[in-house]
Amino acid sequence: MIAARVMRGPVGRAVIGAAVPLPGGWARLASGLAEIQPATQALAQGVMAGDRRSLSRAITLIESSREEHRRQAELLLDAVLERRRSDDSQSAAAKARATARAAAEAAAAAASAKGSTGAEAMGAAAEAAVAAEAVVDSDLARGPATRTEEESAASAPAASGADGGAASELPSPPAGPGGEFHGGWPSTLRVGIAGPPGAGKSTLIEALGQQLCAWGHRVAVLAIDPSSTRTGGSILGDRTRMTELSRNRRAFVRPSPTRGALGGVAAHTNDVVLLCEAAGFDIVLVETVGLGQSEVAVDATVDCLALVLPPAGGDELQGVKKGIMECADIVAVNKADGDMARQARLAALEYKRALTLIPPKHPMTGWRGEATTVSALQPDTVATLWSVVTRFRAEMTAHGEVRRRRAAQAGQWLWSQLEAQALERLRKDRAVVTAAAGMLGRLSEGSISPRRAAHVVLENQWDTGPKAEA
Ligand SMILES: Nc1nc2c(ncn2[C@@H]2O[C@H](COP(=O)(O)OP(=O)(O)OP(=O)(O)O)[C@@H](O)[C@H]2O)c(=O)[nH]1
Ligand SMILES: [Mg+2]
Repeated sequence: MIAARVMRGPVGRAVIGAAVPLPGGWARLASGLAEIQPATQALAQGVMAGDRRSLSRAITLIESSREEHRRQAELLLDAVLERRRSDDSQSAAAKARATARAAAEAAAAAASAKGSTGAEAMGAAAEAAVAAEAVVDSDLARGPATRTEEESAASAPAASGADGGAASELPSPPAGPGGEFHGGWPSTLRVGIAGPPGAGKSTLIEALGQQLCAWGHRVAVLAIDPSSTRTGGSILGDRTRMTELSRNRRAFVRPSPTRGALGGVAAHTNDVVLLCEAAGFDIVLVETVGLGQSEVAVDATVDCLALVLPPAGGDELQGVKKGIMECADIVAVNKADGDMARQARLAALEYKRALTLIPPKHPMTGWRGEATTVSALQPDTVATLWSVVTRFRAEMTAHGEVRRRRAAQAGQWLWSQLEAQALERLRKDRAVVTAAAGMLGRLSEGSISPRRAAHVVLENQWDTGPKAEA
């Protein structure tokens, strides 16, 4: 049995479950699982209370490669997940209550409306049920029309607010489903903003983020820092480009080092997204640079992948590979302003045509990809782009695709974690290292292939199964 890992949440309940029984062969792992430290416990509570400084420090813990930090990071994530689960069930109960209430009201209204037909009454009931769902469901589609004066005031940039700055407390989240914790799954929206260097991703995020904050959202931006793949200075560059958003007290901007992770997407991005949501950010924007693997990898993290492309057509369009188009939910041709407006429109038309030629990414839904133009310098076009994102989200929600996709992504991340952790264990395993070193002579003689040698090393170190002959 793993030692009970229990911490008390703000309301005094246990937020980490009781001891988990392990199958016999795994018992030795138990010794490697630490108990949550008071500092981690405090961090988890700080994050869940929406404290920006705690969030910043928690992300640093998640990104740390030190063994003891990694154990604490796991416990921190457990605490956050436990809280999310509890809020989810509260949210589901509230939803059921509201739906039942709306249906009852609709039925009463139908009964009192003399002359209404049965079909009309049923239609009214169905409409009311949908309305109730909309009330209880997240207000992710919140746009300019729903902005309130109070929210506008709250979204005004704080005097100082880069993470860890003086304005470390977020404004308290609006009362909504799930009580005070507004960022619970799946009432959040994760959008990947991918595209080639210089396409205008950061500029667009800065403009979009400001608008979203003004509409009452809380926006976390994770800029996948490409410093490990390109020459330095990019953190400063991105931070500089998002100056306004970094200062906004409803926003949180955080570069994530990639440390050479495949595709340029930080290995921990998924965990960082979860933390941001736990801290009350209902929209998470993930910027990633590059064409190719990074889009595919970021697609395993977000609900919606927007590909931001420069206004180019013809030959340059050929450079945008089919595979990338296949994983884009939305293609946005940026810089559609001034001299480039016409070219951007033509490029968007070409992408639109290209999208009809590839298999749909979400065949169970009506979404067939969409190409549009945008200019980060023109707020109305940014708002239009966001309306495409929320339309996409609504279509996915209507088909249960958001939950299904997140579950599939969790499976993908599990395997990515398994690969990373298994490899690390192998590299640290003295017997494996010795056996591998023992193969070097035969390898250099050419009497065994590296492939066969790896097989032999693994099989001979494995606890069970047939032993391989060298
Ligand atoms: N005219 C015009 N210029 C833009 C627009 N968006 C971005 N730019 C300019 O394009 C250049 C690159 O913008 P960034 O936002 O840094 O591009 P990026 O895609 O984030 O670049 P990397 O992070 O380096 O990959 C900057 O000089 C911006 O001012 C736009 O909508 N219109
Ligand atoms: Mg950028």
